[in-house]
Amino acid sequence: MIPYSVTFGGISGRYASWKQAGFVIIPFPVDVTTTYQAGTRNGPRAILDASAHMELFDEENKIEPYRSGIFVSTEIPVTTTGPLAALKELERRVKAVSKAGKVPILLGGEHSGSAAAVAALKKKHGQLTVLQFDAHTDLRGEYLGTPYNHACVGRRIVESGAKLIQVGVRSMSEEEDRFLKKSEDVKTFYASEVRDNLADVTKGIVSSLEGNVYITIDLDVFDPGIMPAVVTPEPGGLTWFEVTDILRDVLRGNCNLAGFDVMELAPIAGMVAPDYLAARLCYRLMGWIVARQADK
Ligand SMILES: [Mn+2]
Repeated sequence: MIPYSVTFGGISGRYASWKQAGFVIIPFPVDVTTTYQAGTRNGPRAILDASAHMELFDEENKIEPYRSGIFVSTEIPVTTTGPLAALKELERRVKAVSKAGKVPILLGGEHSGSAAAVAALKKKHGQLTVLQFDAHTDLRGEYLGTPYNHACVGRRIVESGAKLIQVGVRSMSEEEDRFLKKSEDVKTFYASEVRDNLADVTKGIVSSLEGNVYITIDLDVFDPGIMPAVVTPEPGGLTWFEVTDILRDVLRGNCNLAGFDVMELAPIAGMVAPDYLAARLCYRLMGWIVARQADK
């Protein structure tokens, strides 16, 4: 696989090499179907740039996760004829990374990319549960003339045969509400439930996860107060501690993480805090994965 011009965390040498990598980051700078605002094309690069300014010591797990190796591959090429070509290339790339025994990490870019990653991992693992952090259910059959719209990624995931667990939801259409009511393969935890009872929601999520798990994080799950750099901000979002408390229990629970993504960052010029939050979230997830491997 061909390396990108920027590494994660500013690391270099063998820690950033394909050979040594336990983690492989795939930048997905695709921004074709976003509507309210655009700008996710710049998301992956902003996360990588911000990551160079993090401490490489994970103060919670007391480890340096980069020592497991983090390779950044070239960006998925952007096409203007719609997202399909990019999704096909992404699926091929995730398949190759997973086959090499490394954990694929997708940085976006519009959320539609997650469906391609899920498709590749579903084919590999058979059974797959997807845990989606998102303000939106993304369960529309199609939107604005394409089933590959970022507003349809949840539906594409369900169609791939994966079980879908959603958390942080606070916006949906009537069509999506109807779909949710009749679908047995989707479980949704609303943002208001997280606010009212984080412990019960976390327990509910952990007990819903089966076998191999893929985590997809649409950054609009966070409250716009701390994450304004998204294309579809919704009030009443989750805090940093709510999201990381849930993730910690998931990663420490009885699941095998097949990969994860952090999507939909649309950087705001001159405002680095959202980019940096996204970078820290990625690295914290790597920290829990490494800590768990060390426990085994
Ligand atoms: Mn969303």
